[in-house]
Amino acid sequence: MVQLVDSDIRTREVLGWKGLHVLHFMESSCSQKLRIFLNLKGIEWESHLVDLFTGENFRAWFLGINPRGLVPVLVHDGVVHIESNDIIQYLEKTFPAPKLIPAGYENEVAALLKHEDDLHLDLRTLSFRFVFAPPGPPKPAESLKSYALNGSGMVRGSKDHTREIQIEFWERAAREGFTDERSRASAQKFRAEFEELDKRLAKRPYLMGDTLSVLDIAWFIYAHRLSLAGYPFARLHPRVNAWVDRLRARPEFAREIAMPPESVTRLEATHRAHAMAGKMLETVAGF
Ligand SMILES: N[C@@H](CCC(=O)N[C@@H](CS)C(=O)NCC(=O)O)C(=O)O
Repeated sequence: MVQLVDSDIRTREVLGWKGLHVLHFMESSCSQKLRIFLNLKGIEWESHLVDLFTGENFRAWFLGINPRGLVPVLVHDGVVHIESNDIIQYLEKTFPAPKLIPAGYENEVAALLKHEDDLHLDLRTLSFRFVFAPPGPPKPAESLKSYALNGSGMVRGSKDHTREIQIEFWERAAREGFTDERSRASAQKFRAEFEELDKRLAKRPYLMGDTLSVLDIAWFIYAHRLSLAGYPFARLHPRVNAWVDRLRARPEFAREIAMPPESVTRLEATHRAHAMAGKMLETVAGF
């Protein structure tokens, strides 16, 4: 569990926040995952939006809460929790009903969620190449400077290296963009994952059996984002495609992935430009 300690936190006001507070962004995949989980649990929470498009997460106030500069963050009665999967596992323990991690499978689920999180930068590569597709560097140099300078840089009292890894990711993207080669490598990883999930779904309606679990929420979010990127689910993984459609129809899921009209317009323009250049995801990935 990544629960921060006092010396990690510079924005001291959060220590006095009572109840459940979530710092998040509407179009962030990890935030969507957490919000769907909260909806299914029926947990009430207070919303604090952090705009990733304008770099609010790289400013001193937010870095004073999460030194990693990432959303989502949970503040529960003044205690700061980071890392979406750790937050979910913490909430599952704190609010056990309805069960979203099958009893006795806690360690297996933790390992499977860790594996999912390890693919996050691959998801981000494909998201920035095929969904958000900003015309210039994805994060301005001044934002990255503020990112490097602010916050304690400490997690659980020790120096934390996540911020360096993140800055290196964004600086590399500014230097070389999200190249065909990198995009193809990321897409191939997902293809292998979804082939496995397709096999699982041949035997059961949800990834862990007869009932929905956090694993369905986590992989739904990846599949949904990749479908926006143009990943050909219907052709490559028909069972995954049907499962995503089923979950998408549920209100607890649907309302968290709804896109504002300006994002729909931007995405349509991006797809048109990629189609004209012969650079859709399936072509670049060689699917
Ligand atoms: N392992 C982290 C990953 C969090 C993460 O990378 N969040 C993204 C949004 S999905 C973010 O905050 N990105 C910062 C940015 O785009 O500037 C978690 O699961 O919470």
